[in-house]
Amino acid sequence: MTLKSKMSVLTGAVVAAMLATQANAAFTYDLRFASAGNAKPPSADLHSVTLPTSGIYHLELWAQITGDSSASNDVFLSGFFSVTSSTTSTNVLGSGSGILNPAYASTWPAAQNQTGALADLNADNIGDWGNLNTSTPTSWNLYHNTAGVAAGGAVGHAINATTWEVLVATFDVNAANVSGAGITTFNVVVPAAGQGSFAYSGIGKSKPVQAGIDSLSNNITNANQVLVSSGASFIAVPEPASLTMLGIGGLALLARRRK
Ligand SMILES: [Ca+2]
Ligand SMILES: [Ca+2]
Repeated sequence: MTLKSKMSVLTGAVVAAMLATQANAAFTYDLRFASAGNAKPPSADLHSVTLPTSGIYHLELWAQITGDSSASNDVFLSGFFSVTSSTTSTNVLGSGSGILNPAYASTWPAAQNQTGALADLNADNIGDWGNLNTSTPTSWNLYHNTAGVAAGGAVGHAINATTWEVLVATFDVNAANVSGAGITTFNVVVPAAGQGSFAYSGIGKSKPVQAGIDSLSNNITNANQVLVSSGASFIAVPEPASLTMLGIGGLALLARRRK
């Protein structure tokens, strides 16, 4: 399978998973590359950069609610999260790469948020943001608004008739020493501690996420109720030599099948 078809299978699976939950209420994190003015609803091309060059890339984390056709009965309250890198094949991003300049959207009052570490949390030499230890909730990133943020307010926009999104945070990725032939993806991690056991007593947040959909109060509170989209990927196309090898491999496979 080519790299491209692997990616489309992956994207297809994510889309299928999202469609499968469309009939019911759903909460989804969508991390993607920034679009001009933050005004455009997401499209597939915002989830990857092919043949990336070294430099600073701007990313956005959105929270999305799917429910009935009314936005005014949906509310976003809070969520703990981290953002980490993962790599297939070799690193596309080289030494010195990673997350910089994290900032919450103005929707979330500074006094109610917390910001985790800018550090490599998963030992792949690419800088992440947050924490991965579920016994230390005070080290995770947290966005929070005691009043709640309405899905249909001025801070977000509709994606379709039943789904809205609000901006959670933005950050940059420094893509340094770009090389290799793999895929490096940044995506959201939600603390998967059991419901109620992820407690941050400092501001009384005790759930990995809190949102109310279709007039329900906090019907989304547990990590296993949260969907995560395909994330933001830096994709390097294979070197010409590797393409030739893939071609030879494909021909050999064809020859074997014909026997
Ligand atoms: Ca990392
Ligand atoms: Ca609704």
